[in-house]
Amino acid sequence: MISTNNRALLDMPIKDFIISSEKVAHVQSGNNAEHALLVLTKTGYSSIPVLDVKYRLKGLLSTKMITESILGLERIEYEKLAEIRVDDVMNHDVAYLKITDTFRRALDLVINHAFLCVIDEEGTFVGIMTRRIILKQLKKYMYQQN
Ligand code: 4BW
Repeated sequence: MISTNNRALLDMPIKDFIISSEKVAHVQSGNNAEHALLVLTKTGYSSIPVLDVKYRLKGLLSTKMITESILGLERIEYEKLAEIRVDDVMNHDVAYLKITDTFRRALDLVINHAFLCVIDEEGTFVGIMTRRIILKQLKKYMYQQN
C-alpha cells in the first residue's frame, strides 16, 4: 500500500529536481564525431544529449556509439572521426520527461535510464533529471517515515 507521504513524493512536479540546460554537457546535431568524442572524454559523462540549433532534443550519444562506428576489421579507424556526423551514430529513440510530469513518471523511467532529458511545452530542452537526484529524493522520503 502507498502511504500518504510516499504519494506526496510521487505526485510532486519534477521541475524542482532538474539540472538546468546550461549545466548539462551536450553536442549539437551536425557536429562531427571527433568533436563529440572530445566533449564526452573531457566531461567524463558516458552519455550526453544531442540538441539542434533551437535547443530541441534530437537524441543521445555515448562514447560506445562513436567507437563502434570507427571499428574496422583489424584496427580502429580514427581518421574517420572527422567525417562522421553525430546524427549518423546517435540513438534517436530517447526516453524523456515533460516539465509538467510528476516524480512518479520519472521513477518509472529511471529504472532503465541513467538520466532523463526534460523538455518544455514547446519541445525545447530544459535540462536533465538524473538517477542520482531521484535516489536522493527517495532516500530523503524513506528516512522521514521512520
Ligand atoms: O563529472 C561528474 N561529477 C559528479 N559529481 N558525478 C559524476 C560525474 N561523472 C559521473 N558522475 C557520477 C554520477 O553519480 O557517476 C554516475 C554515472 O555517470 P554517467 O551517467 O555514467 O556519466 C553519475 O550518476 P548521475 O548523477 O545519476 O548521472 C547519470 C547520467 O546522467 C550520467 C550522464 O550520462 C548524465 N549526466 C549527469 N550529469 C550530466 C550528465 N550529462 C551531461 N551533463 C551533465 N551535467
